[in-house]
Amino acid sequence: MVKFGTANTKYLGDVMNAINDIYEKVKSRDPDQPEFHQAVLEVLESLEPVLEAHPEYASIVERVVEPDRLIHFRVPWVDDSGNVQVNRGFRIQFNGAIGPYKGGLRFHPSVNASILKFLAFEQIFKNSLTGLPMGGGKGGSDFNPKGKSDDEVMRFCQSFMMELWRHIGQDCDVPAGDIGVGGREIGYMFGMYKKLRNDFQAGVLTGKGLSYGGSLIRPEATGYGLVYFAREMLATKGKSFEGAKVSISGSGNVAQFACEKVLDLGGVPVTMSDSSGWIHDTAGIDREKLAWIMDLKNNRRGRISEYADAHDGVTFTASAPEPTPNGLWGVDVDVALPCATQNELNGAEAQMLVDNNVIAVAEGANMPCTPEAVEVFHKNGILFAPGKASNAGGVATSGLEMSQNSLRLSWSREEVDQRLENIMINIHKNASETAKQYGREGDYVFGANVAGFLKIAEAMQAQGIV
Ligand code: NDP
Ligand code: 2IT
Repeated sequence: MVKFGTANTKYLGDVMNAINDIYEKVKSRDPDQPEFHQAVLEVLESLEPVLEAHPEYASIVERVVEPDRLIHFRVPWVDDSGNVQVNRGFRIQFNGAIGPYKGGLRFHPSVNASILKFLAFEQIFKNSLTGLPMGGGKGGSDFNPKGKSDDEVMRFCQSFMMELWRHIGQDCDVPAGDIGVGGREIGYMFGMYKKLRNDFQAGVLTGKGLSYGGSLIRPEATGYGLVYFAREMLATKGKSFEGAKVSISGSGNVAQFACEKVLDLGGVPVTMSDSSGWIHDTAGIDREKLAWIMDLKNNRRGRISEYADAHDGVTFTASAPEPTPNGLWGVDVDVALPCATQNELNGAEAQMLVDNNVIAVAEGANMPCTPEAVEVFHKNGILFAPGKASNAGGVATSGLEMSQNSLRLSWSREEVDQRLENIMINIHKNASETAKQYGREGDYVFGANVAGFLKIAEAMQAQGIV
């Protein structure tokens, strides 16, 4: 018997109708948010058997697709020429059922409500999967850090925090980095938050520098965690990274440390990219070359094309608007790790990977594979991990940073890395076992969505209609 006030009796007995109605409502309320629709549809498609077993959760699904709060603000700042610039700032506090809102800030010209809502929505289930008490949130700005001076970046971050500070706190909402936001930006934002609050709340942001409350391994965590997860996937087929050729896209935080961990496990990374194009190093990107890339990207803030100029036997190919066999995903590899941005790998490119006998594809970025690409992988029996499972190591280690801040102590590199590795092994196990339980063995998308959702649904159900 469904309890009054905790279920939507209008949907009882008709699960598919419930899912369709909810999806149609999401689309009609915000018709101009395609990325958000894409992320919602992927989760809803997994929930049919869950709603068959728990019809009372239809009411939860209706609520989980609507953010708790969407904050939208003006960010004025003065550039080096003395001109006033105005950007848009956002914070989306999507779901706080299992803990304080938690998720990164993205600074990129493409940022808008649709992109941040898709990211915040994904974050709910990702954070749930980590097993740590964190709700889902995301934020950012259409500010473009590329080509800006350090001073300009600082003034922008300070102005951004002048509004954001009133909405966040270590027990309320804890932002971190994402595209365009790394240690430098977190430092400037932390400084401004501390000044405005007159309160050293170490746990209000994660991804901090080590000298003021940051955690060892947080910079490495997303990339390392991704490769730990991919290692678990390969093991299900009796394979490993030893000698495996690996294509990586992006050359930012996630890509760099994915590359490092692939090298640790004996793999051979052969590609990296940025928004201008990609490099193919058939000899493999070794540790020395990776250190060169890290210096290029993190200190000199240069372009990946410079790698081809500085190293023999490397080709640089400019990005093409359409998929082409000359593109990054046309390279013959055993494992592919898309680590740049959403929808960067489409159906035709997935087919190229399949034709080259790829074994596993694990998402380092959030939603880098289009729905058509995922379908191609599934149809061809390729191991495929969705970002909300395989890139959860970053936010999980943010959770570990929050724990250390609360305890007012710091764990060693080995201790944090061991916890990260265990969390990734557990997410892999949880997603695999959940998929198996529902007769969907090997479907990590289904397993991650359902396992992530069940914990949120239980918490929301217990807390009543709020
Ligand atoms: P960075 O800003 O450090 O690096 C982003 C990389 O992706 C750069 O090489 C960038 O190239 C490239 N890129 C960004 N946008 C585009 C685009 N529109 N087209 C082509 N290339 C692009 O970000 P991260 O490495 O932190 O993030 C990468 C992905 O991983 C994102 O999807 C993010 O959401 C996800 N992620 C990040 C986590 C983290 O802890 N940082 C955790 C979990 C997921 P260019 O410099 O030319 O723009
Ligand atoms: O997408 C993500 O999980 C992140 N950008 C990391 C979020 C965090 O709070 O560490």
